[in-house]
Amino acid sequence: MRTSRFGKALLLAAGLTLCTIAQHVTDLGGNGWTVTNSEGNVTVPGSLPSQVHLDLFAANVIGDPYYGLNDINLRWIAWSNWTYTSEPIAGLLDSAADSWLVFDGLDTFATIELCGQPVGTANNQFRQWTYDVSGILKSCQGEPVININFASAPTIAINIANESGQETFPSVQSYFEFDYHYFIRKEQSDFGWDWGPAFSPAGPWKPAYVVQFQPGDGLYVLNTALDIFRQGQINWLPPDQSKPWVVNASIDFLGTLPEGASMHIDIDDSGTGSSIASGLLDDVTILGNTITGNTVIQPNIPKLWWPLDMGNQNLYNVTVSIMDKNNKALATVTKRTGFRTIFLNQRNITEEQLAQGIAPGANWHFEINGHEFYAKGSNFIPPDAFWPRVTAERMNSLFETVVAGNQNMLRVWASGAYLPDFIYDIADARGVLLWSEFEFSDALYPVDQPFLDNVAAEVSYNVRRLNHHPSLAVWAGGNEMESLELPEAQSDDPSAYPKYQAEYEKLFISLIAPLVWENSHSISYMPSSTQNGYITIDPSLAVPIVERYQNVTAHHYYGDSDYYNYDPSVAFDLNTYPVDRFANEFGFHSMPSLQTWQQAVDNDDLQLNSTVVLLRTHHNPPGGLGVSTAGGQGGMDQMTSAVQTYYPIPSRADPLANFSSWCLATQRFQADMMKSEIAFYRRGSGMAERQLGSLYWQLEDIWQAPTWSSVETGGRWKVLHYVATDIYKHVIIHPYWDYNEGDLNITVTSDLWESVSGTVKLTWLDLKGKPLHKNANMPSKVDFTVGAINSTNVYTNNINNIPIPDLRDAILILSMEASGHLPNNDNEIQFTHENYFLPVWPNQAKLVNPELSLSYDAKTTEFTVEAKAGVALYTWLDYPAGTVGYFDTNSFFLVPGKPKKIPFSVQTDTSNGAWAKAVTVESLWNQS
Ligand code: BMA
Repeated sequence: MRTSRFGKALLLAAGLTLCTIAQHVTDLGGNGWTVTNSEGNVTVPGSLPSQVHLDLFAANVIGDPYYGLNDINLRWIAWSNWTYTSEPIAGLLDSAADSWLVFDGLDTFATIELCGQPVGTANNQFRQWTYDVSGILKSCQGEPVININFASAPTIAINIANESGQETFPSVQSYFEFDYHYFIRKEQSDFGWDWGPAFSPAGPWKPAYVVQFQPGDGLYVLNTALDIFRQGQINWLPPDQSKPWVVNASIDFLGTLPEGASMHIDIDDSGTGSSIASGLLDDVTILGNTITGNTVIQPNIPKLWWPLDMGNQNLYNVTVSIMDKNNKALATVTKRTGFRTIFLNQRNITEEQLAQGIAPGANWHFEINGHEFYAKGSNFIPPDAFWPRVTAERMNSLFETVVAGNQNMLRVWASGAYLPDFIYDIADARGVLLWSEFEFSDALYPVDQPFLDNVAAEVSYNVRRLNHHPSLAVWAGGNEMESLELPEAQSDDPSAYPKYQAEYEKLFISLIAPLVWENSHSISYMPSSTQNGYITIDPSLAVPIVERYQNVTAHHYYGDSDYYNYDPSVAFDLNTYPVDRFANEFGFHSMPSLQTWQQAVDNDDLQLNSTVVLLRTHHNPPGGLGVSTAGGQGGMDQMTSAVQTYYPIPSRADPLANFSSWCLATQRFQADMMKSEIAFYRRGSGMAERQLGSLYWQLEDIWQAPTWSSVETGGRWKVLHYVATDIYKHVIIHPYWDYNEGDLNITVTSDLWESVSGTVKLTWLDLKGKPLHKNANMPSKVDFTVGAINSTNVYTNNINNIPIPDLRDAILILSMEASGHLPNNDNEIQFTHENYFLPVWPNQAKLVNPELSLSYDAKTTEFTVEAKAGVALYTWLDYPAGTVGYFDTNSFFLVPGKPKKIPFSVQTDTSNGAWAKAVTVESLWNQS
């Protein structure tokens, strides 16, 4: 624990978040804690921030929670109550007039004591908690020691569910392992989800402080809301880009604000340090422990912040001080921020849009600084079951992977935890928009007043805390409420449905919407992640957003889509994909690589249908605490039958090599299916639906298991991440094949903001790499121009009309070149993309051994791969465990005589460079 006495403003090392003239702050962080269970048979050294599992693991009382079946074996931890006891807190002021305990987060049901005296309780993981301990410290007998008792969250949830008069729900409530997560305000996936373990961790998961004041001292900053918007901006209307910027700063503090306080602001370019504004804020108001003021900045002064590849990520440091009447700073806070507007446009399709060929209905897309754009990305889940070990370093690597993957938006799915500021800081710097959600998912929620009050405090705190980040794209109430929960509730219990819909509106509209609008002028709010938009927004109504729900007209499009189909037989049937304005979730699961499995599972258990592998496969979820492999078997069967439907069946003699081959095969299917969907959605930007976004499910993993992820635990890319990187390039060429009818459409799609022109080369080869006679009567070159954020068809025919001697021995190579500009960038850029079309499924193709060769040039750090004897499909470079990084491209086709040079970006290397010698290459040929 560290004590500091700040005499004057102090910029913290990161320079990004907090800068405060506190008076006497004792940081409770560090190792001086002890953790004991209520049974009294376990006592270990603890730390803060931490969680019980982490401290038990550090003390060797338990093994790695991620290992084997530990998610099942360690449930006793979740059923126990645990107490964190501090060492005597050194350095406290004896003479303080006021003393506070400040917890930036407690997970979750905490009872706090100081000096043996009760301090208070906490019941929400997502809130900051403050307690006045002035009296307790003044009368403290002996040494000041803090006890924080964390009650078993699964037990509390059961107790709440059993309270008399408690809300009951229809049978639509998601249920993974521990039950009743919807009664408590704790990370909902802590009780299990279909991609993760159920540990229900507990502990002081965020920093904590003792804050003390003497008369005449300054203030301690608890939270800051910085809101930058265009003058007159209203959350649900498009901002006027010609208007000046309003910078509204609001600080929540501890301490006594003297009469006559004022607020001062400095805004500096974070790159050059030069100031663009400095002076007193206007319209200062004080409400309770919150002081607020604003200033206006002329529209052309700040440089705009743009997402990835749409312009620069210009950032500014905004320093706000609360001053006393003698101009002495009482508190100072610095936030790094950016000037941008981001707007979720859900307004009705206009006459002008209809004239452009856009189908009627409503818009559903994002606009950055007044410009619509195509959102490309994925869904972000909690990156670890234990947040205290999620470091900036890890998140930097993950966001490097996001940016290398051409993703400009992540959807931070409800229901993990609101992300810490450092993750938003990384997203701000890298230009990755974060669609953010309140933590409610796949359940109906109670609406009793204590629950609503608890949620209100959670929402206000987090909206205020995060609002300054330019990466913050939107707030959504929760996950799949309108697309799944309400429709299921309606079919489950039609007569009670009006009650459930009213309760939904009470929580997600009447309560949350005004809280967002009161604290932010800059961010749009929608009550549910997937929905058909609204009919009216009117803040004077009791339910201020009138949702459209299913009041839709045929052939009109209104909203975003969420689509899963586990029947592999239709995986590539374009007629089965949803046609709407935006695809915010779609996915299929796959196995992680052998290297990643080996982090957590013994080799003996690495078989497709071993108990350990099946019990770690949480799709389908177990639906309780029973230990059955049936759910996992269902998910495993979906993966293996997908492979059997389309690809050669792995059949290696060595069991481990065969398991590894199966893992790769499931990834190939997952990547192919996602590629097919992403290409379909992107083409929709040029079709009547004017489709403007695709975010696949899911980006990263929480542990080593079969899931929908494209990046494995530890950072290794699955096939999907490489394939998504490729199909998320700005200008792509793709064959759209209606295999039932035989129709083939070859289309170029671009997400650039100006039209681009170029050429597509079409080349038919047999699988040995020999050109087909007269290119099967297909033009070998087609010129094209594709409009801004649009698509254009370059070739259409029916496969039956193309004279191919043997469909099983043919491949069409598509190669696109165009030149144009990225948005807000004058440099002319060459855009290239390669793709291919097989007129049969890969398991029907007459594969030949391509005789791949691989070499590595240590000087250029490039690998060279060549197919010597035939076309290589799904060519896959693999690197050993111990290293993390990514190849420039992977899972590609190769034609003979065209060697490919492939750089590798190292993110972590524990082998001192030796990894490069252990890189291997294989192709689909090796899967048979
Ligand atoms: C959707 C998501 C998640 C889930 C995923 C895979 O339901 O919103 O809740 O993990 O699909 O099933």
